[in-house]
Amino acid sequence: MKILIVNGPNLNLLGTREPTHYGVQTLADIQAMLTAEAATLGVELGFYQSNIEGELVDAIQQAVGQYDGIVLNAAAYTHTSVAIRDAVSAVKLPTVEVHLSNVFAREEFRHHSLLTAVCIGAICGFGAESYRLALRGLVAKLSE
Ligand code: CA2
Repeated sequence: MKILIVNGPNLNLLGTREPTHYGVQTLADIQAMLTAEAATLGVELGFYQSNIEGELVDAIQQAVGQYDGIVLNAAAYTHTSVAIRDAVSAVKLPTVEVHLSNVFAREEFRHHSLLTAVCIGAICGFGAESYRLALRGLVAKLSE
């Protein structure tokens, strides 16, 4: 089983600023943690990060035939991107939406996601642990 971990804009800055919202771990730290978790689950991972909406759409489209599911932190595009929603919906790969912060405890504009309705589930608020929970949930669902 192969899972693609997709990260959106500014998440390449993790660990360098805004630790109150996003913690102190870098994206490389999260990648290492997920790689170790994947080994215990017996699954393979791929990683992709982009600050560009269309590149995220391309990565989701190109996952077809290569991956069995997607863990997606679309970052700010979560709240704005019809294009990413349409890509997730079109590829029909089970996708879990993930956020480091508890978006519902933050500004009102973060309370609405365009993605949740086309994902199989969503996890937020646990920092880097959100990714581990999302991965475990997705693998469990794919193993049913
Ligand atoms: O909590 C999350 O994971 C978010 O997806 C993060 C996005 C935000 O727009 C969403 O509402 C919730 C922002 C990612 C920005 O990441 C930064 C990391 C370090 C420094 C600055 C930004």
